[in-house]
Amino acid sequence: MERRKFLKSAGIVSAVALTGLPDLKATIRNEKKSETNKVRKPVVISTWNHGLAANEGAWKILSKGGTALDAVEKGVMVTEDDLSNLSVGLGGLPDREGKVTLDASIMDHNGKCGGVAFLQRIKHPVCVARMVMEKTPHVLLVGAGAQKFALENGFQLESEKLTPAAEKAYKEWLKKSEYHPKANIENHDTIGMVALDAAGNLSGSCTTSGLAYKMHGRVGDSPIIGAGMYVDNEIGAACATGVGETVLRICGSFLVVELMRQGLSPTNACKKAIERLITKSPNIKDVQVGFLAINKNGEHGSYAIQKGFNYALADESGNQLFDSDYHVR
Ligand code: SD4
Repeated sequence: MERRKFLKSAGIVSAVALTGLPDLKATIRNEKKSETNKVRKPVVISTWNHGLAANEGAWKILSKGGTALDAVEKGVMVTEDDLSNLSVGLGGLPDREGKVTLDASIMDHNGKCGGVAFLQRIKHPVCVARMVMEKTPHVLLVGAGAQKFALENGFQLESEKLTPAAEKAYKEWLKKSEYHPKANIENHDTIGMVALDAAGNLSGSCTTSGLAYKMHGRVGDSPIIGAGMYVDNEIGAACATGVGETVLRICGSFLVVELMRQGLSPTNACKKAIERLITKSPNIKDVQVGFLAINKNGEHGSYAIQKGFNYALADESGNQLFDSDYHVR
């Protein structure tokens, strides 16, 4: 029932009925036919179960006519604030040296964007990313420089100590010290969020502590504009979650937006991007990646490599979780 409702609301009933790889032109023709002129807005979507709480934060802004940019910042701050979350913010699992290092990005409807990577001991990397966007001539600050910039702009230096849950998991990991990212297992990875506001403008954000037990200094897709998240206000917005290296190889979120520009629905754009990703990273047996997208009409969609990716959608009819369609059967 839930699933039928999702398929209907995403307008992808015909798309999922297609088997194999449909001819691109035929797909576009079909999708053009099913387009309606009605724009669904405001609307916000975000990754995983924790997207529900994040959407509530975003909806407080959107429902009052606020901007998508404010909504995607405030929304993911809810997740960054939640110290019980093991993959976002300072409660995240550490790298293999026991340090929590954070990546985040944000982008608005004018194509302005900012990011921070390998940032330590700062509570809200997404806010620092927004400050990079608004107060500097740059797009990306990393490491000590990003932290210095944050401290100069009123952020506090937080404790370096891991949360008890992260510390316990890290100690357990140290026993074997084997690096096999299991992106799907905890089912609450990275938060990526994209929103369309009442004025019809799109924005996106993404924030994460990255893959647990990564090498010290490793940066994933989340802070990289076009990989972990991308917005083009003429077309749509997309974000990604999962093993960042595979997303980086195909500029994943940018690709999803470009596929929507070619006429694909959000769902089919995410699906094509996953198919491309698999051609560039063939060994995807244990790898999870999910893309989430929204277009200018407020239609949304998602696709993942494996079963288990879900996302939350909030609009005037409520805030609920949906299971994503996926590639590996
Ligand atoms: C990364 N994409 O750092 C992020 C983290 C994530 O599942 O989504 N983890 O690669």
